[in-house]
Amino acid sequence: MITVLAGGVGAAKLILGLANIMPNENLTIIVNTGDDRIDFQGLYISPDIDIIMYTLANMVDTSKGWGVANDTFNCLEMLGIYGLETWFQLGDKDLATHIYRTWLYRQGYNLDKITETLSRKLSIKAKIIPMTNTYTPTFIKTPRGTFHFEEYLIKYHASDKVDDVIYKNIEKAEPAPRVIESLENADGIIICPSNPIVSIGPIIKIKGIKETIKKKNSIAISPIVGDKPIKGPADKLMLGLGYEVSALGVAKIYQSFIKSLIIDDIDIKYLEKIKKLGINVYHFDTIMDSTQKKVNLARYALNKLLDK
Ligand code: GDP
Ligand code: FO1
Repeated sequence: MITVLAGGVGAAKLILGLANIMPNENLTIIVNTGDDRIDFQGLYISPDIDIIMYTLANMVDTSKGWGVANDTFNCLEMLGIYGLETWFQLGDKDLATHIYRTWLYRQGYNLDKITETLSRKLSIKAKIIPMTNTYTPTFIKTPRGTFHFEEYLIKYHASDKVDDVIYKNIEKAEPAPRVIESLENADGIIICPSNPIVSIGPIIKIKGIKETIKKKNSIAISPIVGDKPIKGPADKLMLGLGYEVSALGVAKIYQSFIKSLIIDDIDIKYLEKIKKLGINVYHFDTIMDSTQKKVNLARYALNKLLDK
């Protein structure tokens, strides 16, 4: 049994690699829900869960890493005619997921049960679990105002300097059912190359999660390669919270709970400094720009985790 902590696009690459090399029934994925909006134009949005689900169902738009492949945007176009905001690109097929999720939610089902249902209907064998059933949206404080993370990222193109990150309700949130159990029962835990502030950050802030990981065997993969993110605003967010943008900066964020870290070959200059933090450190080609490279990194991480 392997349990994985995941955000969206970066995590999905590694998870696809893992799904190719192990029985999917033995894979549990705890997903960030800090990006969620429970009432976005009437719909329950859970972007990271959808990215992982669509990836494992082999229906993700691989060029973007999110949304459904070959989707159309007719509904969005019509919403635009009505004068609604269209910056969040929900395709027609993707909308079906959102309509179903919202309908189940309004019937009183929690996000974990909803995700289980959606996963089953998409024939996904791995277990996808939201980090919590409590609504814990992440907000980004900038000099121009405070915005929900999706608004900061997509509407405003992550162009503003980050003054602070606000994890709403996070201290009150309980882990979703099976989260702690899946960590406790795992042979090892993998922390995907996800945004350390807004993807892994919210997960480890949920009650009991960090403490449980601490007691277990774990390995993380750095999302920062050559002192910058491959994609997305991790650099602005890390700087905003006072961390240096490097594999060493990632190691410092994860230092209190991980046992091992994989950094990219290009970052070997940080090996010694990371070791001094008390972390086992390995280096590998972590750029997952093909299925083969996703599989290679997943296999390497799994072997190091299980000490093979
Ligand atoms: P998001 O929620 O959709 O932003 O996705 P994640 O949080 O899961 O991942 C975002 C992070 O993944 C970014 O900081 C990227 O630098 C990192 N990332 C994306 N692709 C790769 C890759 O191929 N290799 C590594 N090492 N990191 C990656
Ligand atoms: N990312 C974008 O950059 N632009 C979009 O319009 C967009 C829409 C979208 C719709 C559904 C979904 O599941 C994901 C979507 N994403 C979009 C990706 C996603 O919002 C981000 O990659 C993550 O939330 C960042 O963690």
